[in-house]
Amino acid sequence: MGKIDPTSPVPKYFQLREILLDLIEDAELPVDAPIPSERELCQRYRLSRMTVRQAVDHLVTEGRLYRVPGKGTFVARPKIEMPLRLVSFTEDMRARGLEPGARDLDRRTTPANAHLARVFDVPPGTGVHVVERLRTADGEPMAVERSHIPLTVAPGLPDTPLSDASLYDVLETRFGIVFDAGEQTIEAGIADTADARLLDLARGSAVLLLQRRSFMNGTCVELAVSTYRADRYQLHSALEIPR
Ligand code: 16G
Repeated sequence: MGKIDPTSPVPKYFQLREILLDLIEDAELPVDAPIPSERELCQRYRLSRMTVRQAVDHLVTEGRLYRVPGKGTFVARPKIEMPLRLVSFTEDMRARGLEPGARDLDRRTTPANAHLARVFDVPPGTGVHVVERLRTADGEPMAVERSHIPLTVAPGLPDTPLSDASLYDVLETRFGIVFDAGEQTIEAGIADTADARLLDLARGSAVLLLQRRSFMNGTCVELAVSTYRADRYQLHSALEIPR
């Protein structure tokens, strides 16, 4: 069992936070298990209520614990690591043992405005098909994805049913599109009312805003503008050593 070191320069609340994180990581406190009460934590680690509360508040803010009013504080599920590879949602969820799902929200074809024309390197006015879907994992909403695909590369796309199918599978099998490069921007954001409702989040919750461009032979074929749940996703990356 971890101990608080009163001589350490590390603040006590932070030491307790790390002890609790170790217990979560070692599954001594498994997912959805209640953590010990404030009183127990005070006694066990000889800490004031204020210090214990500060540690627990931190872990709640970080999404490692969640509170149920009147019931207590529980261990949250670990977040999903945002893939930094060009994989489809379907592939990524399957690799994690989760069942991928999609709910069509909207599908429309619009003429490319100046921005889309530049992105896809097509004349303005060229048809661009927009596929807006709610993505789910084991039935739980995870992201709202808005994929833009120019009709120049996938002319029959508007008439192709997608329902639960993988868009990338359809693009490959029906239109011979195999992505060979991609780039992505990830920014912090706040869910708007519509996305918050779809994602089962309280209004004003933090989200991750993603913009992905996927290429084939140097041409951008998909622009995806997506909103991911920040309470379910995190980003992890290796760091290069500058030389
Ligand atoms: C990923 C992509 C999205 C793409 C989708 C296709 C982001 C950040 N990433 O989620 O661009 O449309 O996969 O998934 O939006 P699917 O083949 O399972 O339909």
